[in-house]
Amino acid sequence: MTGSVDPAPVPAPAATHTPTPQREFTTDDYFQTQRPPANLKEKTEVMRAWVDKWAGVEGKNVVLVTSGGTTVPLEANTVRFLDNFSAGTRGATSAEYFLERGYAVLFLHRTHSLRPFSRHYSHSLNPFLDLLTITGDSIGVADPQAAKLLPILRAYNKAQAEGTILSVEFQTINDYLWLLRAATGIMAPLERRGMFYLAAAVSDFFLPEDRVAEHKIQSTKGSLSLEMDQVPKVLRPLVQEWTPEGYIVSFKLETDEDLLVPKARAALSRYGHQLVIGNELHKRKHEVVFVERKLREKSVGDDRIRGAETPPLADSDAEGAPAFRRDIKKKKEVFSETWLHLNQLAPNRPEAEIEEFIIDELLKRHQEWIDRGAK
Ligand code: PAZ
Repeated sequence: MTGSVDPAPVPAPAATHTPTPQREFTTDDYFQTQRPPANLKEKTEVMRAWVDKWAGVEGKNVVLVTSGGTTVPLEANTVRFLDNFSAGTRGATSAEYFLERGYAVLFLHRTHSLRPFSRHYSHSLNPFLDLLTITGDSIGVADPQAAKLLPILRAYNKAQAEGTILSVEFQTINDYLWLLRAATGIMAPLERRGMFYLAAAVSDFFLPEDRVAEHKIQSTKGSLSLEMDQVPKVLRPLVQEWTPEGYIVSFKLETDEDLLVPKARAALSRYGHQLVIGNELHKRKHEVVFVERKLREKSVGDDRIRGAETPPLADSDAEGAPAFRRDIKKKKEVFSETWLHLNQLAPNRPEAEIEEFIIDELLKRHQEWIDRGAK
């Protein structure tokens, strides 16, 4: 049998946006072109008053904890947005331990993510209505739940009464970046007493506002293509300009465990901050690694001191080679790694949380940082 073969159907053209030539946003470009969130001014004033109060208390350390994921809205009247997995467990749990150890906590968190204290009774894990009992017309909490609730409620009431925690919300990557810059600038006068614990899972990509659709994107136009820009690496100005004396701890999340230490080292080399805490996605509640960098004077026999180039960094970022790299050329970088394994640290405490040990370890290192500054 002969016959003609029908040509393959031509697919309908996809509803792609005409790509605007991509810009590379430096941090300055970002803040010059992207509008601040509507309530930034009010939030800044509240943060300033709170930080000023604790700055006046001698010996009181203050920590900025960032927590939860950031969204990237696809529409200005937002129906859809890109998000990530973070529930804010690390940040909310850590904030409780910081408070217990006497820090004042500025808790910068994603709207509806977990909060210190109430996290123990989230609607999905431990719905609070299940704890309650009714006797006649009164409501109570039966044991054993009451015994567990009591220390949490006491710690919560203490923090509320003393005002040692201030919670400030963000939703989008843009809210986060503006609030982070404001909070960091406000905390800078604390100098070494200020710690920055950057545990939020921050989007690496965003849509500049001139490429965000105003109204709900219509599915009748076919498939959707998105081209996103890289979020500028704000850790650089944070370390080098916004708070040069602060004790800065960033987190590095990977799904390939072998990348954790090399990427943490690369971040320390690039930004020059004090500590990276590395964690693998699935093991993050049981093990973390503290990666630190020290600079040593080079010995005479060192190749690099005789004029060889500093080796290239493991990965580069949008803003090119920093001045910081030039400063360290004559010094040798030495890295240390300390692993924390929950099963070794608390073998007989099934309810122990790794954040307890993270915070204890951090407090020692922060105190050393304060003491070194006093010399
Ligand atoms: O919020 P969570 O407890 O579910 O997760 C915590 C975490 C993995 C987001 C945090 O420990 C972390 O690694 N933050 C930085 C992520 C990153 O931008 O690499």
